[in-house]
Amino acid sequence: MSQGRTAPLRLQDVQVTDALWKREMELVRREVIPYQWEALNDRIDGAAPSFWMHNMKAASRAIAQKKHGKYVPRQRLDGMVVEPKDGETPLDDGFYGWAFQDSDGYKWLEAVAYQLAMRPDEKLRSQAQVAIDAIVAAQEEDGYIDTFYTILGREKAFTNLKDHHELYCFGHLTEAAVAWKQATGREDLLNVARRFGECIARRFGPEGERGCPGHEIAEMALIRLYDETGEEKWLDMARFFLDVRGTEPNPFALEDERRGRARNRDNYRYYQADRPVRDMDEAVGHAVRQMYLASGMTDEARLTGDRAMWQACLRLWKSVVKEKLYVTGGVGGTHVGEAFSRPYDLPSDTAYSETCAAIGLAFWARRMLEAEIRGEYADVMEMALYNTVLAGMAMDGRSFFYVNPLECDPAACRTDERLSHVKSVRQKWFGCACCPPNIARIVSSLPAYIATANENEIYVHLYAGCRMKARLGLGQVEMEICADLTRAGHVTARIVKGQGEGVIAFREPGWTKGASFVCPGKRAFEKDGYWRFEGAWREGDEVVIDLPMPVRVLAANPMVRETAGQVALARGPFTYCAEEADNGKGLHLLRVDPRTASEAEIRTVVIGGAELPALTVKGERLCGDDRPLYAEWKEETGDTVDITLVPYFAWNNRGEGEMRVWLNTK
Ligand code: FUB
Ligand code: ZN
Repeated sequence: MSQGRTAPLRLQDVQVTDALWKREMELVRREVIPYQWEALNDRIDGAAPSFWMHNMKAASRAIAQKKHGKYVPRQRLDGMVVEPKDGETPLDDGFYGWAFQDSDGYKWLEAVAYQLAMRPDEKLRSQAQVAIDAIVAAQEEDGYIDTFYTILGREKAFTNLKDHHELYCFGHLTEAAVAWKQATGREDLLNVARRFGECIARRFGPEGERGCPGHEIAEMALIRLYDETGEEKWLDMARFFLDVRGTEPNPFALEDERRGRARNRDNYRYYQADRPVRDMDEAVGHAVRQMYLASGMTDEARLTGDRAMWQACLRLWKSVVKEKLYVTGGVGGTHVGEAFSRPYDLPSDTAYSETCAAIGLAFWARRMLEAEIRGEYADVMEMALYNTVLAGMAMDGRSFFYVNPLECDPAACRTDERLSHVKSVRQKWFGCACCPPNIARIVSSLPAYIATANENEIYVHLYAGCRMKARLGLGQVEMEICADLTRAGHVTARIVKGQGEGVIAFREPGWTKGASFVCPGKRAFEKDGYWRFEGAWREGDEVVIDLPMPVRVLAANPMVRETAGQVALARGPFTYCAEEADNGKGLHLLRVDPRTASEAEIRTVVIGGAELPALTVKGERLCGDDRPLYAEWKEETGDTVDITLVPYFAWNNRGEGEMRVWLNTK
């Protein structure tokens, strides 16, 4: 970890003007957030019910009944999910949905807070207040809040941290609470989080029970709570959860034994709990959990200078980037347990690549950048954000992907059990709706990913058009960045107000070749993937950067079995795919020549109302004829065709159809 750590700028201080991201952020504000509020209240026809508001209200009723000694616990605690039986109307005082259902609303609130931080909106604020009031009412007297246990039987609370997500919900509550405090100055939700935190601390800790989250997030959330409040106890709690994880006696083994479910120690690998965190060297198990854990580990290493922790973060990073990352910035190769698979196992059609896992990767990459400026982290963060994260949401904001395959044949998805997790159209909502509100919160907080800074340095990581305000030395500058990567890599950054002294740095993206810059009057040097310009800055100073964006023809490491002999096309931050809408059915029959594919023509297409860059590449289409299944090999030549490719994130916005990222070659 080098010196010169940085932190994201305040959302209030970055105004996004970028064509692509402004559209996405406004889409979330205008469409997604109101839509999700309806979903949380079960008012979307034909969508899986959320039960969020239902559960909050049922929990507050249970609390009132407990006070009056009239409460009868429902005792259906063993499963992760409680569903109304066929034809049954959900009971008013019952719990329904997944054990972690509370987190959906917390994520929504966090997204709302980010939006409010950037732009006041009374209607939205009062809607959020309705949700917060419901949460306040669902908190028990001792600070406990988790509607699953409050409704179904509080005496079993904290007995199954491995599977039952109370600490996960606490983490999401805390993230929302900090965001809400920062946006509105109000401490109502923060106090709910603090009181729950104190309730947790009375049970777990160095002097109490050994326990840690089965689904991580509390670690990074606690560090955020510590950052916001300056209260050391939250940092201590985050460290306790990290330190106790995977150490003997294993907290999950103790829990399993108490519940009469002794397991093989290997089982804990799925939960990243088979070894101490500082010994970790491979990204394993449930992908979202692994990304959130790595994010918390990185925060801890940055804050405390924990060398062993940082070394573990670097090893995990290498494991993901060298062996387990999709070319679309997704992670998690297998649907079995929504998990990382073995090294180089990156199937295209059966890919899981959960939207939340790509979001988790972006969280982690940004934290790696906060700890150490290195272009590689920003390259990966950008890859996740511009491809799989955006693909998770339709361009009208009204439907979502949970799973993000790199190849899709709708007919196969409908009939093949092995593809049952892959949906060929985005869904209105999910029984397990972790992804939609997660997209809302990351897109709403995009400014935190564009740049990070410290007292003397500003690092621009993403080339997204914006206007930002930041301290620089003893002064303060406002800088306008004009960029639009959907068109070209021409970037101008100009100081429009203020003055300061220090370094303003811009990332040298891994995807550019032969970039050039002009920045008169500053000392320029390149380090760790950033062009750094140092000197005194005042109004009118300008950096002009030209980032050529050639079409790149990518091949995977030959160790990746699934994509042998195939190529993927990329340009700038975008990975491309072929769709049936442009190329007809049978995308596997298309072949491109990798030697010439980089000469693809670039043109503009309109998808979902947005102007996007498409590629047209010369190729051929083999004939799918009725010859015998097997025959003597012969050189095949197909018909010459133009193959159209569009940015992966925009797929499936023109009706259901085939899609393919990796193309066969000739
Ligand atoms: O378990 C909570 C969330 O639901 C996970 O992050 C997702 O993978 C989904 O399982
Ligand atoms: Zn998800």
